[in-house]
Amino acid sequence: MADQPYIELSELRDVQMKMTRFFMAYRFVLEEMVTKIDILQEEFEVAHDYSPIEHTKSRLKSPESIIKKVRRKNLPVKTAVIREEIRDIAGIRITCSFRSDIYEIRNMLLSQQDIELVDEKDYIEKPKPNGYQSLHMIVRVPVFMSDHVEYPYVEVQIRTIAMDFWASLEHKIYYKYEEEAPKELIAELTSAAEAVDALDKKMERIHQELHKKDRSVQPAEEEPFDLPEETLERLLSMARRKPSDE
Ligand code: 0O2
Repeated sequence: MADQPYIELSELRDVQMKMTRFFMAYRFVLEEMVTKIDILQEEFEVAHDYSPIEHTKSRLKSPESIIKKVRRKNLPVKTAVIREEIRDIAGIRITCSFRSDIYEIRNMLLSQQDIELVDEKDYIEKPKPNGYQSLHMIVRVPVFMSDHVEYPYVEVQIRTIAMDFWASLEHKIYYKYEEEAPKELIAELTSAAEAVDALDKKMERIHQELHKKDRSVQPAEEEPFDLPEETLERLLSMARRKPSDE
């Protein structure tokens, strides 16, 4: 057996430390984005009485997957190249119920001053030949460190539950057969993609119909403390009353 290359323990520790530092900005930017999305979801729920987000998943690409992707793209395995060219090291996937929610969330995120849109691919407007649908954005968000600012890239994928269901099945098939899936299975997947598209469009129509009715009975906007003096006094005296007073 050929001798394995020998690595000093101190060398190993050094690499580990550098890796931790490399991934730190990506970890922080994911936390920032997840907080932004949580705020949007909670505030939207209060304002509109329904949630446009079903769930959010975030992940960091592993060093192995990063190196595989760099090699697949025929790029040199260099930190600066990885930072610039591999733009999905930090990834977020937002799943929504309805198609219109996707664009609503997109616009809410992009209207935030600190989120810079770098690239966008709308595979809903123009699905991939295999039927894949999703909205992809590459954004940059500042991460304030103790003595400098970093602007890591984040990939944001937004899709409906039905699109997500289809994509995860297609992903499993793709990996199982390594691009050599049987023809019948590919035909089934294509027809499932058409069914997903039809279902999403039908659900959207129902959703719009329901929403139209809601919009016609919008309550007047009222600030919590701007109540008539008399009502405010009554509320205060109720709050002051002890249970024993009843
Ligand atoms: P993984 O393992 O999911 O991260 P890029 O290669 O990212 O520089 P590309 O391929 O043009 O450039 O980016 P695109 O089209 O925005 O796709 C990026 C990601 O979208 C992929 O990441 C997948 O997660 C997902 N995706 C794209 N096409 C398909 C598809 O046909 N089926 C499924 N299931 N997912 C898809 P990775 O890095 O390829 O893989």
